[in-house]
Amino acid sequence: MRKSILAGLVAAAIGGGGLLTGSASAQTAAGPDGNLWAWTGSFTGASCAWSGDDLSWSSTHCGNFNNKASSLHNRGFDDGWGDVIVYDNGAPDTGSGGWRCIPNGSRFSLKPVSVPGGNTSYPTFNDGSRLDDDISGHRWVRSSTC
Ligand SMILES: [Ca+2]
Ligand SMILES: [Ca+2]
Repeated sequence: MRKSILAGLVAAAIGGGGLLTGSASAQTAAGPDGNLWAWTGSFTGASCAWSGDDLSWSSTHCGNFNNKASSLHNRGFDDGWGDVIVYDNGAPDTGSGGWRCIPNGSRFSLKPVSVPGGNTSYPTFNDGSRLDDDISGHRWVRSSTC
């Protein structure tokens, strides 16, 4: 399921948009293990790892992770399918809901951070809505999709 033709078509359709900006993105000492990792907190709390696609994080894998992730680490192997697209809802093929491309190796918190002026900044889906506590599914896509 991970290396499906469909995933490639979806990746091509949405192109290279959705580059990560905003909250800090940094490499980490933890190397690739083939999984997308998520935590309910900022690299703390309950965690889940997926080696394949999961368009419904409310499924039984790791319990229900729907709309709970507050940090991500893409530790996928850079084997040509190393990027991940996360979705606001679990039905990306319908074209509804936001999405965001998570580059291979990237690790970042989704929580809002304070910025000068008393405002907050936070990572978003391509439609501007917050990623924090709103990811509902993901799919592996070709490396360099992001
Ligand atoms: Ca959370
Ligand atoms: Ca959601």
